[in-house]
Amino acid sequence: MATERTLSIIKPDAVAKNVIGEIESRFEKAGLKIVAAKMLQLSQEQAEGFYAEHKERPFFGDLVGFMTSGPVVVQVLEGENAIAANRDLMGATNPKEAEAGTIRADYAQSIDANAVHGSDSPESAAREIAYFFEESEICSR
Ligand code: RTP
Ligand code: MG
Repeated sequence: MATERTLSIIKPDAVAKNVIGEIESRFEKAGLKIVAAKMLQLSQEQAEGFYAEHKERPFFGDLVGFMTSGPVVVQVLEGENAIAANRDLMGATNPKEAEAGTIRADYAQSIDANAVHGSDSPESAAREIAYFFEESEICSR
């Protein structure tokens, strides 16, 4: 297994619930390191560009509306198999289908307000990390 980086977002619902620390703690306990992080309010353009792969999907408008509804934490997680490890910690997209003990099972309300984002492949991770961070802003350790 190789050391990987993945892009994680703590979405507006989880920030509003004040569970940033609890979510970060799960990443750290699983051995993932937070090597870059910032809080920001996404603009419409930023959210549309980030989720461009879903542009034609019927839920795109709701997704962009939700992602711009409040501040988010965008971050880079680094560790062994980080992309899949993060997706395992997150659980299924729909919290009703998420396995017990996953972040979405514990903190998400609905398929829209589902607490976290995580890159789904090495290609997405590279694009998504570069979307928010300069290489010089990432502190591997
Ligand atoms: P994310 O990209 O946010 O990490 O979520 P994901 O990979 O688990 O799911 P994805 O298929 O990439 O969808 C992105 C976000 O769009 C919303 N969605 N709604 N109503 C629907 O059928 C539907 N499908 C997806 C979700 O909020 C999902 O996180
Ligand atoms: Mg996705």
